[in-house]
Amino acid sequence: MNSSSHALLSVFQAHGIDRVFLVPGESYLGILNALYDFPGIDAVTCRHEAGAGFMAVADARLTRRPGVALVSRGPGASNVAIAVHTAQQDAIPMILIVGQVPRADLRREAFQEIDYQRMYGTIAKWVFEVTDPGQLAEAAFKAIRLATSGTPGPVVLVVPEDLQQQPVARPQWTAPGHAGTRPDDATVHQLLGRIEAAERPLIVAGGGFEAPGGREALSALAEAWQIPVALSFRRHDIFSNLHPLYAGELGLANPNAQIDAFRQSDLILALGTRFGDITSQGYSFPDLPRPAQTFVHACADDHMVGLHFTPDFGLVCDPVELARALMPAAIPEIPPARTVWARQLQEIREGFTAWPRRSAGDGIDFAQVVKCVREQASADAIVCLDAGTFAAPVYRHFGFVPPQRLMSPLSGTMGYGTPAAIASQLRFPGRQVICMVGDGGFMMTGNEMIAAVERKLPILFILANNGSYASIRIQQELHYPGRVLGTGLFNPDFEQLARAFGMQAQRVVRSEDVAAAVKRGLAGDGPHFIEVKTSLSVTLPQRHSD
Ligand SMILES: Cc1ncc(C[n+]2csc(CCOP(=O)(O)OP(=O)(O)O)c2C)c(N)n1
Repeated sequence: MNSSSHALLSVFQAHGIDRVFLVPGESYLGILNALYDFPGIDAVTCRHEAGAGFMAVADARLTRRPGVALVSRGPGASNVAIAVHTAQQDAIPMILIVGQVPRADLRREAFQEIDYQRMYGTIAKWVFEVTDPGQLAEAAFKAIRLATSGTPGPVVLVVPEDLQQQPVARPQWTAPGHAGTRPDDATVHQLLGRIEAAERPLIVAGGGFEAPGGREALSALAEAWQIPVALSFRRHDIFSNLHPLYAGELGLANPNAQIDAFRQSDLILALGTRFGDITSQGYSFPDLPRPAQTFVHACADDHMVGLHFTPDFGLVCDPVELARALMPAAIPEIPPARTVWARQLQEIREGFTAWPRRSAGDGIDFAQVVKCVREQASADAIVCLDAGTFAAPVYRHFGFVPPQRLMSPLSGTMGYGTPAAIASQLRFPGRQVICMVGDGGFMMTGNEMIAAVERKLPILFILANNGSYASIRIQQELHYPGRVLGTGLFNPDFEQLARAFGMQAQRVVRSEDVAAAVKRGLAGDGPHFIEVKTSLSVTLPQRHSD
């Protein structure tokens, strides 16, 4: 019990890490051997390192503790790269542990050797190759600190196989969490003055509000000052999408009228957001580099504050603490123009979030499926999405209301949905978990679904089968009309495939059968799979012949 790997895992355990996701490898047998002595750490065996990595990313998003994936050197480390990239793009604390060739063979181009400093240098926050067994506990501690501080992200610990089972002393590497920082009183006072005077203020809220109490603090702030709230890219679940002050998500398909309206704001409170590429509509909203409005940018990460847009107030602080500090001492007088402004933004949003009524001759419009899911989803459902055009109606029409959660990769990666659903249901056994995935994305990591059968996880998987990588087909039609290549999919019998996994499965081909199928799918106590034959044509750009 005194090996270097025991020391590493003790540090993890002391910081609340109670689950790891892995594909085993001969290069980290020593760590696996130590894991045997930690029954409090659940080891989830996966079928592909991408699946293990995505599960770690999803688990971390739900717990806000580092998600841990263990993989073998070379091939394993290569397979998991997609999840490391997602952790970086999604600002998720992740620790990747990679077994490495013995120290004596390092940098000799040994079997399956990779120099991980170079490989992961641009996407991980820190890559550390341990050179002494006594360092492992300290490295684990630093990995936790670095993964969770500033903008959270991935760190990689590389552990040569010959130092995993060495006897070491066990120093106590633990640290309590930090208190959130809030701006000084004078700045808060100035901000309150700006908020009071603004006629058309807009909050743009981001992932910083995923912290405990964050959603409540955001709602309280918006309601107290009657400020409309726009959410950063794919953060639909931090503010009620049905609230009259909800102005919409800044995503991939905002109508021009909405962005034009946002431009009319006279005060932007960008809170807990990096205000990156998609949220800022390709760095075009607000004006670069100097916004036309008073621009307040508050974020826990010094590096991100004002990185793109020059703020009038750049605040390195905890956005939740700031939201609390900005609560009015008494019921404030709201400028009448603000009420008109809030209603204007609400009307614009409602103008394009009503459920579409489209008819298709080649399958079911997936928006109808999403509508049925919305109607039957529980108040605390966790919705896990893969990348693909099937997901567009979820983003636009679902209407998330906390504590419902949206688990969807900001990185836009395919293959995330199925592993995320596994991790979500493991983390919250009592909550409803619904996974929606395209036929393309499902074939990337769908094998991880077997864990739902093995562990009897009552996940509802809904597969949108349109026989196409449709998101790309759409782009092909737009840019190179009629020249379709590489985007058609020849598929297996998904219903039979799911049954072979040991799951209940249905295939739905008629719109009128969707609601009952979803109901059946949500009623069972084990995993359930629904294949929906979906329309490709409703998603494609309409070609006009003249
Ligand atoms: C890992 C990965 N590879 C490729 C892409 C590019 N890509 C984005 S969406 C998409 C097609 C998705 O197809 P499918 O899962 O069938 O969903 P659909 O768009 O048809 O609804 C592709 C290939 C990506 N985002 N991620």
